[in-house]
Amino acid sequence: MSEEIKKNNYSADSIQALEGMEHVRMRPSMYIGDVGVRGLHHLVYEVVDNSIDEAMGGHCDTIGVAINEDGSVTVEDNGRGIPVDLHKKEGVSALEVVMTKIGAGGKFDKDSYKVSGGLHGVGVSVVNALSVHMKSTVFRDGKIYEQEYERGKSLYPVKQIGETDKRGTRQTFYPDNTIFTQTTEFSYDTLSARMRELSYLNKGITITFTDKREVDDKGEFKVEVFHSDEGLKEYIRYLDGNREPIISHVISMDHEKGEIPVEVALIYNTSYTENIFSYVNNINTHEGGTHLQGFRSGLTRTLKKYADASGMLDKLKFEIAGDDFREGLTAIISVKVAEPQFEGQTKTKLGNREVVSPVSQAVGEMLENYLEENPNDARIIIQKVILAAQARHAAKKAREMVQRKTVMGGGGLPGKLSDCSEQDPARCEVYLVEGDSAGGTAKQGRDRAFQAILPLRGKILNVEKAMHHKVFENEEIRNIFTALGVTVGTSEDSKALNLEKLRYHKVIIMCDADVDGSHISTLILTFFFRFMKELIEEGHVYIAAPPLYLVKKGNKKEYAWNDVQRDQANERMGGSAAIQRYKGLGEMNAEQLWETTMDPSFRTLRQVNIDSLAEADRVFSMLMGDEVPPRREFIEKNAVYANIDA
Ligand code: 0RA
Repeated sequence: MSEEIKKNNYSADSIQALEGMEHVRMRPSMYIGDVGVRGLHHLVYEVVDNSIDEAMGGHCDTIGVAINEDGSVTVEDNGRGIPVDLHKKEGVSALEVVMTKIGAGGKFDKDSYKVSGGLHGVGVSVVNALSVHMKSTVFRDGKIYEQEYERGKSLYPVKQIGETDKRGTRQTFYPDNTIFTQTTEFSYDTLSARMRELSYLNKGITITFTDKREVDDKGEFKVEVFHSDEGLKEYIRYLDGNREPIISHVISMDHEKGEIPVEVALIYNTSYTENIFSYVNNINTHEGGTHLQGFRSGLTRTLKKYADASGMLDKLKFEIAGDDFREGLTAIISVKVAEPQFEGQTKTKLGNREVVSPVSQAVGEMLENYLEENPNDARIIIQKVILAAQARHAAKKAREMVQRKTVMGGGGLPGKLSDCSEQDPARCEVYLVEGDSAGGTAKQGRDRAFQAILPLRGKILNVEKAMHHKVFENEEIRNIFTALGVTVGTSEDSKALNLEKLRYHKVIIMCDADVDGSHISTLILTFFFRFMKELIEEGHVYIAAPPLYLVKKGNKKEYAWNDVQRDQANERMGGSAAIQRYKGLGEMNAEQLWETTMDPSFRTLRQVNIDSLAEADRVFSMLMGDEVPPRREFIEKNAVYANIDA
């Protein structure tokens, strides 16, 4: 639409606005990624982002987020309040423009530091368009203003409904169940994890998160208050709470570098895993990018220089690689970029070249200072790096051995694998089954056309505590790699998993429905999370759900997955049914296993997905780390699934 028409004919313009909103409703995935669970939660993030922006501009310090009794969500801040005065060009209030016009979000305020990007920052109007009902309340200049909308259309012009001495903006919305057909139910764990993350990423802000859908024994709502004064430094302590640090402080910095705000915090622990989380404008950049590149180069350059100067490397027979500097490292990088370019498959890879050098320099300076001031810690870090280099050499040999064996073993499939006959991976699934005996039952019960069985021996290696070469030397783990047909990249820059040759698009973990079974599932999941993260991210990993009970009377039988189902089944049979509790998969015969757990037309599979990599990392380090007492209880409660959202 030309400028001229815009100026003279706002009704034409509002038609365009309407078309914009219609477009959002017609193609919601273009704006929020998908219309599943993830997209649904994205609505909340979008609204909260606006309040975070207001806070980052220094105009507010408190944000309240609530899931209401009726399932709607309210976000409230104590900022300046969205302006309600007439927007001259549009002929309606500024609030209405923000709420009903695509792409209007925040643009009319040049002072505010608007940094949202990626899928975020599409504007609150998108949330409005995808809500059956939305209500905006603005507290501003001593007055309360209100406007309501249905599916993005305003129901009346902004009206004043009272007076107040409060300041701020309150938004309440009801997601449209004709758009979010899968579910409109918000997950407490998902939102809570994101609010926690946001409070660490934006220090000083208080975020109160309330779930009003249920009350506890005392008649109170579930409430969490997130507030961090130290930001990333505290985030590191939270993430590494279950690991043992090897240096005395979290190393951190927070300053503007070449006009790019850079925050970094890191620590070294006794583990062998590298854990780097990177953010751009509060968005987790799963695929990394230029800020991560800057971080790595700054870290490697500075530690290498220090190590060389210290003489500690003199007797070393081989070169140290970049990886070696990152074993046992937990780090968070958070940058704010005015016009972020997001690339990659999931649009979570930062592309802006100008970010590399400021981050690299900032990290270099931070580390140099720390090493100088803490020579003891410096020595500990370099020693760890040397050990990592030695282990890497051993691991490389072990990996080569896996590859050699693969080549020599005629196709290289593990002997224990009972493969399926179908060749198209998209139609194939593999069951990883706990124990040889259950493996045997599964083998008899399966549909051999498309279902393969790989029995695993008891407890597989805890990769969280094992050195990498031990992982690659482990027979069960090698079997998983070869059965799945995936390989790990060995180059410095790409340790990415090669999923092109993945032989099964469904990888199903099937363990006993008891504590030991959960523990084994968790061990396998930990392995996938640390070594085949892409497999989880691409949605290939599932958990089978075997029943807990068989309820039987005469020729009637029913299975039950919990006590309630068991009692109901018993009642249906007149109350005197025989109840068998399955203590493990082994107690089921092949037919029972098929009809309850493996038959695609009946079984329920829980797909494993990761909302928050950082939270998943913390959970796995807790479950698999050294602290034993909290672990068992946690597994029993099955909270790992709540957090991983299986
Ligand atoms: C632009 C200008 C002004 C306020 C805001 C944006 C604003 C937007 C949101 C979104 C959620 N909460 C918000 N709070 C404020 C006002 C500028 C002024 O008063 O001078």
